[in-house]
Amino acid sequence: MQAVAPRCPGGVIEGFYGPPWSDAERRTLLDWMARFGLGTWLYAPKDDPWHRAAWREPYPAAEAARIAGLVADCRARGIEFVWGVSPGLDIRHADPADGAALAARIDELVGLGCRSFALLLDDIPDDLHALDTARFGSLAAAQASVAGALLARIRARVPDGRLLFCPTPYCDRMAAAGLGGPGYLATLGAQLDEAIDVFWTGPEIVSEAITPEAILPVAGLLRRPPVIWDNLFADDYDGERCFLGPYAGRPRALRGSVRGILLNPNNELPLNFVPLHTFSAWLSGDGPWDGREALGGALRDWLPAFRLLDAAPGRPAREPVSPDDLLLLADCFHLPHEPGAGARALLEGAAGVMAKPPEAWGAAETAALDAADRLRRLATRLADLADRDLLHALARRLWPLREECALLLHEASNRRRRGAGLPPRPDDDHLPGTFRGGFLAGLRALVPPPWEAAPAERGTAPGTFLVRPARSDDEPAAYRVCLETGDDGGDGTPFYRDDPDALGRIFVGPYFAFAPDLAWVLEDEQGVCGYCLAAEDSDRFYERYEHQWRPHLTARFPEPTGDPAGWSRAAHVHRLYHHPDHIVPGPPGAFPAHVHIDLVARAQGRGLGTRMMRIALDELRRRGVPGVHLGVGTVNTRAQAFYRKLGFVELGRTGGADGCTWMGLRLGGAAGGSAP
Ligand code: GDL
Repeated sequence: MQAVAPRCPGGVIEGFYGPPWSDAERRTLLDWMARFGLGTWLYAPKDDPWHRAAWREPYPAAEAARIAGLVADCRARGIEFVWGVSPGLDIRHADPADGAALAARIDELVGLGCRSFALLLDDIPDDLHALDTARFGSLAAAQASVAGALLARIRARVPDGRLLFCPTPYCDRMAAAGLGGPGYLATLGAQLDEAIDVFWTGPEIVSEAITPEAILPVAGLLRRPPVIWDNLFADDYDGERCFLGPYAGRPRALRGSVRGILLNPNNELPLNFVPLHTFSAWLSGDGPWDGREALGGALRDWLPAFRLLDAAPGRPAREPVSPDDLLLLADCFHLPHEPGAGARALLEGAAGVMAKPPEAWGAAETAALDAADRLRRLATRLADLADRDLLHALARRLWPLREECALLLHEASNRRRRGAGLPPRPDDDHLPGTFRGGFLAGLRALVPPPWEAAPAERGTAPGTFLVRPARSDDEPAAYRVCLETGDDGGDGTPFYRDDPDALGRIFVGPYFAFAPDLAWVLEDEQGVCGYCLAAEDSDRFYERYEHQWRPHLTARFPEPTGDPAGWSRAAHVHRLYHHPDHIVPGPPGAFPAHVHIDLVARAQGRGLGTRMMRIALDELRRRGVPGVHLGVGTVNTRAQAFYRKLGFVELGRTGGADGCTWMGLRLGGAAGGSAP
């Protein structure tokens, strides 16, 4: 790869689906960009017809005048205006007429003052017309040829003009799936003029993290460091959300591995203050990045925008929006993959409110209800925002926020009333049809998202594994998994021929009977190949085991007699039916839940155990459980290392070297204290 001095200009892409920004909003944007030192604005709104759907047509006169005005506005602020064109929906690469149409658009835009351009080929069909295939052989070669011609045209008009390029596969996942055809990126890297910069969105379209290491492979294939098209704050894919959290998930070292980073942010321009503010701080500062601190700084600067209308004369002054209010709001609309700290605490506390009786509610539940009340009142007060554009940008999000908080408060109040023997109050605000209603709600209730869908309905593709909640008809398969992992993780089938279900009667059956809502199975095209089973309150679980389960076992399987050295493995398990050893390790109340997981050989070593454990632990956490424990063979150091990685620590051992090691994990629920 040719050595290129790293530089990292930052900027903004108006590159989303949905109504393009108004010119007034764009001027606000350019003011912010000038203030934050962001030097490039890529104009590429998907819904500007002359950008994409009708790319061959020149702007009508009035539109052309607007673009010329924007170019001048950029120049006045020292910002580079990049005009993007997206011809990929229907371009014929080999057709001279299409080449001429593109060249004419360049000439038109140069006439409007534009000097930088982008050829954007994202979100288009990746098939090639027969004539294009005959001429170029591949999509990448065809696109590289068109880009080369475009650059030549630009350079003929503007000697130092530049061209950026967005490939058809523009993230690792798309490339891995083969979008664009075999060898797309390598062909592009080899054939695209080296002066053309290439966009990349990271591992995903909306990438939670982008690291220098993750960029290396694509930079190698493209033979140049990419320019990051960063969709971290884009909200065009979900109308109920927006992102007011800090720039995150990218170490500052990334700046040395890319040729620039442009943010494609929230559709609503007024909501982009924090994204641009924190992005600018990330770009310009040094040392490790502290997103929380940057968020605080951005919110301090944003707070004046939240001035409320003055109260009418003689009326009490309105309660101003406080820094804490704004932080909580930003935490609720934080980042795609993580709520902010305040919102997370609210979710965890609300989970406690729903899972525990009111008398067991503690500080977490009280704080969550306080936060919900604060949000409910804040959402109502924001209707009085003096900045009406800001209000309108937020309004569609504020309303559901207010209603969901009100619903939580209502539910909490009724739970308290029921606890006090009082009848619940009706909720006349949240009625079927008007609350959480509509066609989409119906569809959502019917069709689970792909990560939850049951393979029975979806069909499991060969080589893929799905984790899903267990159903009662999975029980025989789970008994089989227990057997096939019953020899210290290895296949126990040869050792339990006299009673293949012996182990499952302890380690599977009671969970399907007493805790079916905390049971998950792993499934591939051959069937169930693993499970994760948990009990929220081990004492209660063992109590039920003692009263409702074990009596059946002892009645069916007599206690073995004679010399234990001559017993079968199953007989040793039958002895356990008669002499159970229920242990809840650790300080009383600290690790009340327990969990166990087994995966047959073909499912091991693929990260599936971690995936299942995370699901179970998240669910326990959601229920406000303070901690969870598990037992693992003391000799099974591999399993212990696996649990350590998940954060478990040793709580104690029983039974000597070949006995059991107890491990525990604090979940941060109500009764949780400091880590052991
Ligand atoms: C995309 C689109 C972009 C859109 C974003 C978020 C790119 C290169 N293209 O796939 O226009 O706003 O996702 O939905 O990111």
